[in-house]
Amino acid sequence: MTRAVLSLGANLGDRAAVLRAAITALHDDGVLVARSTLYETPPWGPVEQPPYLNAIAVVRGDRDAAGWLARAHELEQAAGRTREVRWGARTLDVDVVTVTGDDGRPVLSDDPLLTLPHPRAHERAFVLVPWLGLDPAAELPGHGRVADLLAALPAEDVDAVVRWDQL
Ligand code: A4P
Ligand code: MG
Repeated sequence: MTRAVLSLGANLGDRAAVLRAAITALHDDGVLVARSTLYETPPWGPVEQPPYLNAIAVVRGDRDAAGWLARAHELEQAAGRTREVRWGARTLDVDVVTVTGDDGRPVLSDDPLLTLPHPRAHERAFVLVPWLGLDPAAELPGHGRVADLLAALPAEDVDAVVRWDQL
């Protein structure tokens, strides 16, 4: 068994419905341990695009790291995602933030097809704020406590991640 932290983001169509459908699918898989509420976040990166809704889901199950990425891609496809511009607008993006074995050891990988922990998670308020809301003791392997990582980010980045609803 492994535990994975998944980051979900949507900025096209009915964003909340897309995120809820993905979280429901993980629940129906029997792997959902916990999920954050939804947060509205300004788009990050070089591409001009609408604001995102983001959320974090913690899952636990029989899959290995590659298995969680495969499930993430299935969820993206179920949401009708087509891959066009890197970092561009999308109906659903599911990134694997970190995977931990039952022995508590994180999976580390520099494979470009699956880099773990996710190489940009530590600098993204849209990942860290929902994660901290879900788990105040959260740690990002190799980077330290999520609370400390957030404290190191510009306050305006953190404040721009706004709780969107309770679900
Ligand atoms: N890949 C490698 N490691 C991982 C991992 N840990 N998790 C590979 C998921 N995928 C990983 O991703 C490209 C390739 O990365 C995949 O084929 C996979 O094998 P993609 O989803 O096809 O393309 P992408 O999402 O456009 O690229 P990337 O690099 O994943 O972009 P990001 O970093 O996901 O950024 N702003 C806000 N506010 N909220 C967002 O959610 N998301 C993005 C996408 C940009 N700006 C955003 C948000
Ligand atoms: Mg992605």
